[in-house]
Amino acid sequence: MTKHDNLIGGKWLPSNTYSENRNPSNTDDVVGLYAQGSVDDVDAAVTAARKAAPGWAAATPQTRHDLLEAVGRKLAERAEEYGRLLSREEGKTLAEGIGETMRAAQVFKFFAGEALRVTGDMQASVRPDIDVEVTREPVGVIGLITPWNFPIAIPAWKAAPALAYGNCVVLKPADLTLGCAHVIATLLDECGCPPGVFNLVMGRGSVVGEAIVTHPDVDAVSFTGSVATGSHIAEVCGRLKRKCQLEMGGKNPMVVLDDADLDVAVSACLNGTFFSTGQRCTASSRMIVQAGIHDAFVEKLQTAMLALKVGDALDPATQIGPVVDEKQLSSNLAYVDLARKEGAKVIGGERLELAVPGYFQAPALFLETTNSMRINREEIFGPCGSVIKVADFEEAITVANDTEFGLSAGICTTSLKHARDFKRRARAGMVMVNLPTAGVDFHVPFGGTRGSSFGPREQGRYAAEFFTTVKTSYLFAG
Ligand code: UN1
Repeated sequence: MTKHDNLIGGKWLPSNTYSENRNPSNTDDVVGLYAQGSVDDVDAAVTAARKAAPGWAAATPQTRHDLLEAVGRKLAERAEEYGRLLSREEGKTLAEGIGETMRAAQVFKFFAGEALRVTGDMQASVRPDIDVEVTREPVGVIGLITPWNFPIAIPAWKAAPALAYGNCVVLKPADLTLGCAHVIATLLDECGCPPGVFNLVMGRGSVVGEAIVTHPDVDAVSFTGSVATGSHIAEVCGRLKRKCQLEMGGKNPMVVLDDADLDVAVSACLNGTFFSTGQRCTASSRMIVQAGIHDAFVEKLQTAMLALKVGDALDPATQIGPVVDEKQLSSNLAYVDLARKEGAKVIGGERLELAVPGYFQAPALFLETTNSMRINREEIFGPCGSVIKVADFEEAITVANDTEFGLSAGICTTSLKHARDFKRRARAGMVMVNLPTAGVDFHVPFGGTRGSSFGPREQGRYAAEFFTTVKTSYLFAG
């Protein structure tokens, strides 16, 4: 079995311990062995990054462009191979795995372009004969901590802008999906990334993640993951006065109004709620449906949901892959029980035993629910969605906004007035009209409000906000 090492200071370094990466569609299938880093590895990686930082900050835009472009090209050329690895280790379908790999490729190519477009601002001083110049500089050494649910796209959309804007990186990917992060590190290395500019330290969050966040020589941390870990990181970064960017949970509302096109609404909800096994922080987990369309919508959605084929992620016929691991599956099943206890009518949601040993779960629909139930307040992160019946648009918007989170909010309607009103009044960072709440473009800002996100937006040119620092220079030529 191949052992995969950490990349520290341009060298692939073995470790004392390796973790087994298993396929959630078939737990007999070991994807590979991956190094488990230590606090010392983090220290070595941060030290290497710090040493490389002046050189990379001074590298020309062309050099940074060429590296990112080359990685983007290789990702796209081998999207089939890496997409298969992604589906094998994470469990999303092969089409989703390949699609996500292409998204990572596009992200690298986009930021290759952005590396050439780092701009500033000349401003007139209020005093005579003085020029004021506002420029953007790299932040320095950035720690990136990424989740398992988008194992190639999220490392890409954090690492590519970090590097494009001249920062050095220490990446700690989620333990469950080390293969994809290892691919990113390998490609950066193969494409000539200078030693220390990009470092990969795999290992436990409580060891490696904590060591990155608390390391005295890290300038900023970008994290995607749970609310609990994100809150902890915010506290540490606040104390140490370091920049942080957090993407955490969601409990995204999808409003379906009486005037919606029923087929559009069912397809948006089916995709947004259940695809990728519901393991998206942008999932449409609360469907808020107006009384007049409610019964027809539920009937159609239920039929479509029950027809979804759950199975091995690598089987081309599969529409819903397995849950990522036993722990997540148990948590999902506990929420299905809770839904019943709270008085919801539950359709589906049971564990499925298929020919191969895996973590399969039938998608679950919770009907006749209210917004105050725990199933509608807490992020489940599985193939489970609730329906909440409302009387009218005003009640829909009140319920949609009645959550601690604020990532994505959707509405299905044919009314321009309601769509416009919803865009303005939804308390969320992203609003979708007649589209699932999940599944975003790679070149525009991503992020939310309130409990979902903290710090500047990710992606698109807005990523510069987090990955650069602004300098204001005054010049008096005499
Ligand atoms: C998407 O919906 O296309 O962890 C992206 C997540 C998000 C990414 C969602 N940060 O689910």
